[in-house]
Amino acid sequence: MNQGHPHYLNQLSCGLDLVSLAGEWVTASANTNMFTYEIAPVFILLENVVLRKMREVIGYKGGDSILCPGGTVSNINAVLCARYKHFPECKTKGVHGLPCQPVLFTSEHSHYSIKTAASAAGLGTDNVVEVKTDAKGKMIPEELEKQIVACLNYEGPVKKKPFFVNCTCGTTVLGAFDPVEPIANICAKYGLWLHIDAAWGGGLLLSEKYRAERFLGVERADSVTWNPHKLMGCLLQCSTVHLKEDGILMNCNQMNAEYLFQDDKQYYDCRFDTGDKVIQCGRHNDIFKLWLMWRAKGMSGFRRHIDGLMATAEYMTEQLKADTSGRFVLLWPEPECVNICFWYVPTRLRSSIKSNLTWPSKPVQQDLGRITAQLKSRMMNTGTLMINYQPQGDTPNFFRAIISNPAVGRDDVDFALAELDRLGHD
Ligand code: ABU
Repeated sequence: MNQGHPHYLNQLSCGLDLVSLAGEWVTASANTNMFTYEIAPVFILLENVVLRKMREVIGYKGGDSILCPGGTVSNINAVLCARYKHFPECKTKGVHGLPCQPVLFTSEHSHYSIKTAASAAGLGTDNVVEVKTDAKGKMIPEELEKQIVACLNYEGPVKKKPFFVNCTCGTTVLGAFDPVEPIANICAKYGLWLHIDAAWGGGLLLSEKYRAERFLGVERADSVTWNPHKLMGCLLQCSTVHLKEDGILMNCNQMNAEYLFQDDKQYYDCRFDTGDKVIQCGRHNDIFKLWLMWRAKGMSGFRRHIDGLMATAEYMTEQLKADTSGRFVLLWPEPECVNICFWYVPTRLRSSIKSNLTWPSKPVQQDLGRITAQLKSRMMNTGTLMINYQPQGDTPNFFRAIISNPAVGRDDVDFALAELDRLGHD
């Protein structure tokens, strides 16, 4: 398995950035822990500089951030901070002392980590309301408001209390962006915590071309998850969560272990000890490789990197649109990120396909779903190509090609489409 190969279009984290790799080697040789400044002074300072820069990109003035072991843990930290803000007694008394049932809202296409967070925070997955999406996979703000009002009007024995809305910027399968501004307006109206899960789409914040439309209003969020190990090409793992309010991470999670976080350290300002801000104790150094990449590329380099990925993804979309041979059906013709979702159609089914942009009948979709899984196993057995597949709602299996490796060129896209046809032909 070589996930840096340009014919690997399988996962959201692809490629092998050489500067980041050099950073990872230095990190491994330093072999230190990120919980206190005294054992990782330079790395803690680099973390402060890079995370402040990322908050500036989001549009926060001040605030706080932390690196986490993956987007799910970043989202868990956001839910914990929101829970602390709205129900601070939970930290000491747990959720059983609450007079109401806290409720979270997220779109039906969002990442499963919002449910993981609800479960881990003791709120329960039954209290995550999945809001309907439109034909492009974006949360419908009117549906969100309807669900919030329904919760507020609930007349059961325990009142429901909406407190958290997750707005996904870059959904896992379609790459759709929920509309931030209208969702922020609803959160402001009902006094709810607004979290943006931009684990996947966050890299587009760095692009002048794509940022404005997809992230309008992002600075209004209370928290933002953004994974540099995805679109920015940093080596795994590198996930960040950003909070608008400074101090909330520390107040929410701090346990004051005296053997690590002595408050009478004479030789530096203890606020540089970051370990008590998070739910883990030991923390891997995920910053050096990102800092080194940022030094090497600069903002303009990252912008070119992101715009380049989008251009290759747009090329693949255009190729699929232009292909009238009946071999492919493009499920969403205007992807907002680098996710390209399609079916491969074998010769025997081509007569039942109206066009490469028209969804076939349900029975044909079921056939294509089965063929998708078979074709993936042919890919795995030949080892020439790797593209992920999944069902979504009541849509059977389809391919999701991801262009997040800058090594993928137009010739690789051409190869992928031809290879699908070679493997799928029978
Ligand atoms: N945590 C989301 C990653 C999913 C993917 O690579 O497809």
